[in-house]
Amino acid sequence: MERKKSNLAVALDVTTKQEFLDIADKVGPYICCLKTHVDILEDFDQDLIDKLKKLQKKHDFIIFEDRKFADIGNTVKHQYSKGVYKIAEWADIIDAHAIPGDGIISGLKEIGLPLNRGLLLLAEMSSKGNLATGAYTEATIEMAKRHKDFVIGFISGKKYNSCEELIVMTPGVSLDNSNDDLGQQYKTPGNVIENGSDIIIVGRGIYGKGKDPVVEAQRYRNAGWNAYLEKLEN
Ligand code: 5BU
Repeated sequence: MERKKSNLAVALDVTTKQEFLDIADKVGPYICCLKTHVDILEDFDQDLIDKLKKLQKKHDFIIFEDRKFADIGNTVKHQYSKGVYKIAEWADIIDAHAIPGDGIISGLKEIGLPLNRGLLLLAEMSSKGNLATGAYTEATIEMAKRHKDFVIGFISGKKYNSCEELIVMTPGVSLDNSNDDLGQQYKTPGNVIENGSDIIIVGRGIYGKGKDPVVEAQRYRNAGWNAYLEKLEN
């Protein structure tokens, strides 16, 4: 983030390899993190991963597979390391729901810790009516504290006083829209950085219909970084 003066993560939710690699190369210079949903790619193959790793080297960003694991420890271990995607081999960070209890972290940790990976817990979500609030969020924070060897932070809209050192990444960020028609709710980069978020996650705001990903990535990078600099001054 410091090297690239960027707290922007792009959520690259496109469904073909070519689009994925094309946009990743275009936005690469402006991002600290590329967030993937690898299971939405229609033509996923090992070549995509090889090319993604090359782009990672070229542009210097971390890869976050937004897999949102949510099962018992034994199952998530396999989902993380095996199957078609072999996520543990290429994703620097992943995320998980706290709903199954501590076992989910223990399972993911068995795979991820030896590979020097990190985990984010979903403490809050951006979507309307979501249930990750109140006591659930509190319990998630406590769970993170019990696994600080592997949990590096949260998906959330704000920083928690009791663990300021854990990173906060925030989806549901847009400069132009306040919602989509499927329950997504947006805040501005300024809003979320002000609340203590460290990294803004932007998807369709960057590559949506009629957008130029380079222009938008620069715009969001500047908005996010300037909000951060402003927060430092206050
Ligand atoms: P958008 O196009 O900027 O709305 O994309 C947001 C991305 O963040 C998308 O990949 C979601 O899966 C992801 N996301 C989210 O929107 N809200 C959440 O609470 C979580 C993830 Br967790």
